[in-house]
Amino acid sequence: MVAGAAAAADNIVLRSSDTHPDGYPTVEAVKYMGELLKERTKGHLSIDVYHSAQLGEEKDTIEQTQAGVLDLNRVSMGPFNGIVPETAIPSLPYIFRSTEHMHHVMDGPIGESILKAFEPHGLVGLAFYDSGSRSFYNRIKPIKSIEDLKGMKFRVIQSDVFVDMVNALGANATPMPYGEVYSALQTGVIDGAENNWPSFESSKHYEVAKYYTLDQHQSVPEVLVMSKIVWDKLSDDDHAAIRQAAKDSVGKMRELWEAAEAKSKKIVEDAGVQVVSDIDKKPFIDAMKPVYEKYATTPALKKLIADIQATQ
Ligand code: GTR
Repeated sequence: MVAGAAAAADNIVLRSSDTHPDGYPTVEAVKYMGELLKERTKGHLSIDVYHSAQLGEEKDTIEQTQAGVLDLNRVSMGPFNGIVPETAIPSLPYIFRSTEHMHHVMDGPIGESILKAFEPHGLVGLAFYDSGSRSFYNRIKPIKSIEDLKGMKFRVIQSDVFVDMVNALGANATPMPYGEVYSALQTGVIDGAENNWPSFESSKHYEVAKYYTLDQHQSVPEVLVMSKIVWDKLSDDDHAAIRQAAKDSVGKMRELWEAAEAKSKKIVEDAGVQVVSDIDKKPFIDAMKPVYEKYATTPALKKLIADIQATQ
């Protein structure tokens, strides 16, 4: 921590939060970034990753990061949707045509502009990580078409984009912190949730939700942010080292991600989860028109959608 007593010492250990367990690609990527930093700054800067939501759920840790209590935070872009309007756009369903398309957008000037958009909100955007694509899973039945979703109750990330997406599909959205989903599934408070393979597996939700449908409605990038209050206490050299190490951790994360997706898919399939993979996505895509309209609130955000769609 930079705050308090540690600020006086020359060696600074940055505290970073992650909701995922140890070994998850995002956790490992930030650890790797910490190793690079430590080596390159000769021990002056390093990172301690607090995994498994030890420091709290994402919404709370975002507030702690803005307040300078937490130094670094790896979070989905979803919980930022109501704070940084630009993050709502890459969170829109079916905005990315493929992983390659998402990489081209987030690695280029558009991604750079979204990272900058965090600053007025007390955060410094450092890097985006992969998160595959999110799909619905539930404990009731195999979902084979959009009609099957009608009236079902799904947990979503605490973001209006997610709520509107689920409601536009004819289902009912229940926003709640990630850590509460397992018991909500178990007790029947919700019928299902939605996530990528590694989260579905590592959260153990597959133990209580045996149906997974590959509708792949969103590819919401993960983001690594730093507290602006903490950032402003560091030198230009520190800033450069942090930015570079964050960038250099992206490739490592992508390697880990690919392996994690395959491994998690196998674990849940071996556990008897029924996967529906041949689903017609067109009705899902068509149902998203009002959601796009709702979030294209300014000419700049409209342009952001168009620029993403025009990126090859
Ligand atoms: C995961 C993401 C987490 C968290 C989680 C959720 O895909 O990596 O940061 O946002 O989804 O659904 O809450």
